Amino acid sequence: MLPALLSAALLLLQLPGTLTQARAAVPFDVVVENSLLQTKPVTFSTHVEQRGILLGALKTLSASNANFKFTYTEHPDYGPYLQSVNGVAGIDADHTYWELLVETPDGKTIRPDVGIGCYIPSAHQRIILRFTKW
Ligand code: B12
Repeated sequence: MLPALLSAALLLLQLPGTLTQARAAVPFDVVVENSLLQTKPVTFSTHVEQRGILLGALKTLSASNANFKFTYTEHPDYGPYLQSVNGVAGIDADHTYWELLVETPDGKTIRPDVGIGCYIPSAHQRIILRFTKW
């Protein structure tokens, strides 16, 4: 009886800590590529909270690293559209845009079917922002 009461008391003592414990952030890379100019890709390391969105991580990255800047526009249905990275903007008339690709730790490259406002990065992925043509 006493041991059971003791372990129940211990559990109650631990509970508040468990609930407030910070979860480790998700580390991943952002790679900026320009497939039209064939410039050398630039890689930035960043992170996001567990299940956080890519847009949040891009904002954190640009706030902490002067070499990464981006802009986006808002579509009424699809949300944020990545418009420019480091001063290079997609232009409809030229059929240029920033494509979003993801390289997984096992080396596969996928093209997410959502934009930066919905994509949720996983640990150790390489998120590729590739300037290209449609
Ligand atoms: C054509 C098209 C494109 C073209 C747009 C060229 C242009 N400026 O005309 C290009 C190739 C640029 C494109 C890019 C992308 N697209 Co797109 N695209 C379409 C498509 C096939 C038709 C859109 C259209 O012309 N509608 C008709 C016009 C009259 O309506 P509109 O509202 O003005 O259309 C605009 C928006 O759709 C916008 N747009 C296009 N794609 C996307 C994606 C996002 C996230 C946003 C915010 C806006 C946006 O561009 C259109 C022209 O301005 C739709 C699917 C569909 N059949 O609707 C997918 C679609 C909208 N795209 C989609 C996606 C995922 C993307 C990308 C994220 C793909 C990627 N992994 O790179 C990128 C955007 C990256 C970025 N920079 O943020 C998804 C969005 C789903 C979601 N919930 O986020 C859709 C629904 C296709 C799908 N997978 O089901 N796309």
